[in-house]
This record gives sequence, C-alpha cells and structure tokens, in this order.
Amino acid sequence: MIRALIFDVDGTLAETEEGHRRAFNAAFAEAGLDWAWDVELYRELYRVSGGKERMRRYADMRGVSANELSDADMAELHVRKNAHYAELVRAGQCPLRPGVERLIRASHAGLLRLAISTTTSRVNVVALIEATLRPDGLALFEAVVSGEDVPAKKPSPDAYLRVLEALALRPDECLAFEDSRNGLLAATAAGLATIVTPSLYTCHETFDGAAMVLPDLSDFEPTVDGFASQQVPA
Ligand code: XBP
Ligand code: MG
Repeated sequence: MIRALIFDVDGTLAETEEGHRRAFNAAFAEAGLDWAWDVELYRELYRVSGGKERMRRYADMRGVSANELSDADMAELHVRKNAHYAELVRAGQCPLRPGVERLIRASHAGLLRLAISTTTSRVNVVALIEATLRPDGLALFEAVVSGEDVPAKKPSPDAYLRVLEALALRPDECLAFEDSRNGLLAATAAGLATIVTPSLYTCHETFDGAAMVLPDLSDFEPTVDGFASQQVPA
C-alpha cells in the first residue's frame, strides 16, 4: 500500500537548472571571476551533484588550486549564487512542471504523506516552494531532507534513507519522483519504485530500473497499490 510520495526538487518539481546556471554566472561576475557557464558546459558539469562540488570541479578543470580559491571562497560564492537563484525564483522564472501542483494537492487532500529528498541546498528548496506552492508551501511536506543534511549527495541513497527514517515507512510504502539518472540511482538504491520525468538537463540520460518514465506528471495518479498514467512513456 502506497502511503507517501517523495519528491526530488531540481528538474522534478520545476525546471530549475537554467535558474541555477544563470545564478552561478551572476555570482561569478560579481566576484570578478572570468567564469561563464553556457548550456553545453553546464550539461557536462551537471553530472556533479551539488553546487559547491560543481564549482570545485570547474576550478580543477581550469587548473585553479584550492590555495587560489579556498573552500571558504567557494562557500561565499555559493551563498551569493543562492541569493541570485532566490531572486529568479521569486520573479517566477522557475514555475512548477505540469501536473506537479495537482498531484501534490490531490495527494495531500487524499491523506498521502509527502516528503522531499534533494541534493540542493535547503535555502533553495525553501525559496522554490514558497514561491510556487502558495500559501501553505512547506507545510505540505512532512519531511524535507536537503544536501546539507546527509553525508553523501545523490547518487548516494542517503537523502532517501533519511526521508524513510523520518516518515518511519518502508520503501515499498512510498513512491519516488526524479528527473535524473543520479536521482534514480539514489532512490532505487534506497529500495524505492521511482517515476522519472526527464528534464532539460537530463533528457539525454538513460533510466534503466525506473518504474515508469513519463514526459510529465500531468495525469499521473497514485493508486492504493501503485500508480497509473495514460501518457505514452517517454
Ligand atoms: C540538483 C543539484 C543541485 C542544483 C544546484 O539537486 O545537483 O546541485 O543543481 O543546487 P536535486 P545547489 O535534483 O537533487 O534537487 O547549488 O544548492 O547545490
Ligand atoms: Mg533533480
């Protein structure tokens, strides 16, 4: 019996990565760095989960050492980047994907429990949910596990295991929603059946092991013992 739905954030609730990419670039320019991430480069960097980790990978690619750009510098850049991201989100630049609000509200009204498992930072989760799921937003979710809450980011299952622990449910009592291969690997490693809706930065990935791959959640229905959708799988 399905008792809870667990959602990834970036790419799954909303197409956020263009917002993150633009916010990174704004923070780089503000800091006087000659770094500019275009779509092609960001697609490559996106394989690294986590904004700080992604910046460190790029610094390595450019041969910029940790002496030149310390972890504290990275953390400061990331705070600025997240501030730019919050501004974009508040300006309506990252609306929810089709079917997401309907599914969340119908499930909540139908007494399914809801949770979030993400590798993004908590401030970004809060900014997105407050801007898009008004007025109750975060109160709809019983557990929110974000990047800083776990030792390892996706594809590690840590964020999903932490959610299951918080909900005190078994994996077969929950469904996970993801948009990326790293997210799918994390959810399946935690034992969860996973619905994948590929997004802008993940549509070229492969999703072996997904319970279902759909273009979006516009007609997705959780049922007592599973789920249904009339859409042609992606
Ligand atoms: C996606 C990510 C994040 C975002 C940027 O996380 O990998 O790193 O790209 O956010 P998910 P931060 O799909 O699990 O939500 O800069 O806060 O890391
Ligand atoms: Mg995602």
